[in-house]
Parts: sequence; structure tokens; C-alpha cells
Amino acid sequence: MKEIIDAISVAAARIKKVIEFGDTGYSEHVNKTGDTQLKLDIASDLIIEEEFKKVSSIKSIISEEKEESKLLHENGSYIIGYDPLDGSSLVDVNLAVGSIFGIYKNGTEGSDIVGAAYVVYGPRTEIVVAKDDVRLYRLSENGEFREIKTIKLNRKGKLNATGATQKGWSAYHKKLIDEIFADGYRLRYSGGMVPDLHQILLKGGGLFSYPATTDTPKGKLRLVFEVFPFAFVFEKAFGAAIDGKKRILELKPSHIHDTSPCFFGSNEEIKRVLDEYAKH
Ligand code: P6P
Repeated sequence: MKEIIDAISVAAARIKKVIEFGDTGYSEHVNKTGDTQLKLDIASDLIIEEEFKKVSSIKSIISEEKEESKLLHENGSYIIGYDPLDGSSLVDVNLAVGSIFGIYKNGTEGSDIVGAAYVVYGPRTEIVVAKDDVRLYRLSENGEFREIKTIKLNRKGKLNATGATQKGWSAYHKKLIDEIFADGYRLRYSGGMVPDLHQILLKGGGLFSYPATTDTPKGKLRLVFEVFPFAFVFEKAFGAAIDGKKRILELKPSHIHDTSPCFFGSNEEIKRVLDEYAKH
């Protein structure tokens, strides 16, 4: 898997430059999920595909920006599901964005994931890699990614990242969120999944929620490219990830662009979600 992470590192350094100096305008294309693609989305996707084509262990790639899966190497062992530039619309207000990678074998169900990585393009460019544990790497002046530390979540945290339009929340979801804030948790939400989850991981824990809502009854975040990879990261960092009722990694998408309600966090906060959602 090292060769895949090395390819992600090369792609990340290239995408960083495109973000800093590239055209943040909209293309005339719309992706499978119905999002109008930014030129940055397309440029990032092309860079990642170029770098993955050099890795013979990658059998196929599934990108959020592509309609279908793409075969790269017939004899490869891994399938990579990725979101090349998540939250790209935040670039033009100069907020952090990210790339998300799920590394799968034999399929793209939750149980098929064997590794995950994400890149944060912020004041610094960092990569987090999850395999047996979760490690943070930072881009240094010489262009290399240097290992900084292993990431572990506390049993209980202090941050509450509350996704989705609040007027679409169920009454019990709003009750849960209000009770967590009443216990002194602080709101930390930028609208970028990668920096929002990265902050919870690095600040010791808390809860990120993107629930089912009246306008997104199946949630908004995509299982193969976003939710499974972060579920893998949080579980390897001694936290948890659920859809409100069960482990995210037990889910089996019927289509590569399927979405799910999702909750990522420290074990105590995830238990609060399970307890409240079990009543409904
Ligand atoms: P909302 C960005 O568009 C994204 O896909 C994720 O990065 C982020 O967590 C979510 O949508 C934000 O959605 O509805 O809270 O603005």
C-alpha cells in the first residue's frame, strides 16, 4: 500500500499548487451527484488519475467526479474510491479543503476497505494515513511529507460539528445537538468535511454529524468516497462511526454514488447518538 500513499503524496503537492494559483471558476460540467464541477475539481481529478496510473497495484479507480469506475491495471489488487477535492467551493473564500481516499479490496462495501487517507490543504498541507493505526504527515520545505505523530481520540471530546440545514433536522436530532451544546461543547463547523473532521481528530475528539434531513433523507455525504474512508480513520483512531443505528462499515451501498447519514466521533459522543436514535 506504500506505493499508493506515495502517489497520493505526489498528487497532493501538485493539487496544492493548482489550488493556490488555479482558476476557481465553474466548468460547464455536472457530476453524477448533480454538483456543477469547478475547474479545480476536474484538475484535481486528472492529477490523481495521472499519478494512480503509475501504480500497478491499483486495479481500478472510482472518483466522485466520474460517472463510473475506471480500470487502470487488470492485475492490480486495490480499488481506490476518492473525492479529489472535497468542499472545493470553499477555495474561493480561502478556507481549507481536502482530498479523501478509500483503499478497498475485492469490492467497495464497508467491509472491503483496508486503508484510508486524506489530504488537508490549509495553512499547511498534511496527509493522514490509516492502516493499522492513524498517522499524521506534514509537507516540509524540502517537498517531502514528514511524519509528525500518531492520532488517537480521547474517550470524550469537546467539539460539536453540526452539519446539514437545521430547519431540516428531526426534532430528536435537534434535541440531541442542543443537549450536547448544553454540556459545554463548542461549535466547530466550516462546511468542509475534511478540515472539520481533521480538527476533531487533532483536538482529541467530539462529534461530527451529518444526519438524515427532510431535504436529504439519505444524508448528503457519499459512502464510497467520503464516509467509508473517514469511518475507517475514526475506528483506527479509537473512535467510532455510525449511521445513527449501526456501524458505517457494515453498510453495503447499492450504487457507487450512494449517500448515508453519518456520525463520526469519540466513543462517548457516539453512544449518545445511539441512545437517542434508538428511541425513534
Ligand atoms: P452542508 C462540501 O460540499 C460537503 O460535501 C462536505 O465537505 C461538507 O461536510 C458538507 O458538504 C457540508 O454540507 O449542507 O452542511 O453545507
